[in-house]
Amino acid sequence: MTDEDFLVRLREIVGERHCLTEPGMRAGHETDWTRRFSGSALAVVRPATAGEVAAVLRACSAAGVGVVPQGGNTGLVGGSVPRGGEVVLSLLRLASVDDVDADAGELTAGAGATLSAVQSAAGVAGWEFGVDLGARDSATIGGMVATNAGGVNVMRHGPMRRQLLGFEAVLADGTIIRRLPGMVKDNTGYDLGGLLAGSEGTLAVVTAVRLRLVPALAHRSVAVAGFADAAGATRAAAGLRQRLSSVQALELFTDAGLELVMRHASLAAPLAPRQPVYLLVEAAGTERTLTDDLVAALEALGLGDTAVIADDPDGRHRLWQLRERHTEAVNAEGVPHKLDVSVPLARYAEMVERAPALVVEADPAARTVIYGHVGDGNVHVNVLGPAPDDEAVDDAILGLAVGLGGSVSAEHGIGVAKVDWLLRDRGEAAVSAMRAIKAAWDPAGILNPGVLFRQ
Ligand code: FAD
Ligand code: 2HG
Ligand code: ZN
Repeated sequence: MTDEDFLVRLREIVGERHCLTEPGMRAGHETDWTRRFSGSALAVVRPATAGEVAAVLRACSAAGVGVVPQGGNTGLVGGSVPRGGEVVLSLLRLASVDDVDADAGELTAGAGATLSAVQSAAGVAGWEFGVDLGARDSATIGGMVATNAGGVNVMRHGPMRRQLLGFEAVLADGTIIRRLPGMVKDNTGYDLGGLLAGSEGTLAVVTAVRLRLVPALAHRSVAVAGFADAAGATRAAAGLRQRLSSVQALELFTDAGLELVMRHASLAAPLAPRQPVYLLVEAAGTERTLTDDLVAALEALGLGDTAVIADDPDGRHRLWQLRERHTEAVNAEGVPHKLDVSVPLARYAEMVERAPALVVEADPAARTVIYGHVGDGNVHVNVLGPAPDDEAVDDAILGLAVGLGGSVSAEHGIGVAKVDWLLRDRGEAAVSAMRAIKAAWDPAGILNPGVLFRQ
């Protein structure tokens, strides 16, 4: 089949308007959010139903053309954009959010529904969704399942995998597997939905999921405290977690990152005088005494006089902006190398303290900006300066994380950015087991070729 015959077939399936071949129309789907990764696609197709997804996959299988599933294209490891010549399968038109069960606290979302659409639907039903992250207005539920996204509330509610009650997905040959709406208890063989969480588009295309919701908590407080070093912030994070069952986010950032965010977003410093390291804590609960309890915990840790606290929506938002806007502030400075790692909590401060020196050793001109979810042992090392394909700093930082007993990917995935590190982190036996699963689900290797494994 010629490329032109193949494109005719795709147009028959999704309609002329939803098969994009013009370079200008494809462009937004061909470069990732960081601008570090890009490639050209044969076409971008935008199916509207699981049936159309199945037909597109059947056509791609028959033609032997690779498929790159894409949601909001906010992924940070290059897995959502083509390497060259694939079909980008955009799931954005599968954006329904329905079948909300307000008694059970569950809803069904199409793969293309944004996180904020799911959060709103949950709120209307008197519930909340347990996962939250800064890209909420663009990141899709399908992409979040595929990356097993984490975010700021993992310490309380877990990552995406923990929210999954059921799923609908399409295999490479066009077969649809459906377990919707899904049940809380369901011991019927392998957990196929769980396997899709973190599969990064390499096993199947997720078209819909059933999600569990969590209780909406009426009271919420946010505090920011300053520290002389990461060790102090890490100790305080552990102390807060031990004292307060209402803690649901513990975030760390440094003064270098704060400086960048303040400049980029025109925000004021939270504390005077400024401090080298900051800890943001959010508590949420049903008790009216929530803020008093947080103040008491901060006082017990010797932070009562220096921390700033807000329990009104505007004040909380202002404090959260200081942490949440790091990603866009870094992007405004250049094309970052994003090194999302986790380490045991006991090594967290060491990771934060040692990373900048290692970066400079690998690339003397590079700048490092560090922040992360300290409650989960997750550090985001962002490096500005090295060329996109220069992996010296990546190797230095990922090597440090592994050396400290950590993981080379905490929540963003492997994508194409860390393919060589998967083997070094997980070892031959685990990667062979993963390859066996890949071969069983996608024998021709058309789903997201080059992601997770080298071809
Ligand atoms: P995409 O970027 O489109 O795709 C990501 C991967 O999933 C790709 O491999 C793609 O092929 C695959 N995929 C997409 N949709 C499907 C589907 N339907 N079926 C099968 N495979 C699919 N991540 C976190 O974990 N925590 C954070 O706190 C966080 N904060 C962020 C803040 C900002 C400002 C930004 C830009 C990103 C952030 N991210 C975070 C990263 C990103 O938002 C997540 O990885 C998110 O899950 C990606 O969703 P997406 O819809 O954009 O997926
Ligand atoms: C966050 O926690 C996201 O803000 C993005 O995971 C991390 O910008 C990053 O490196
Ligand atoms: Zn993060």
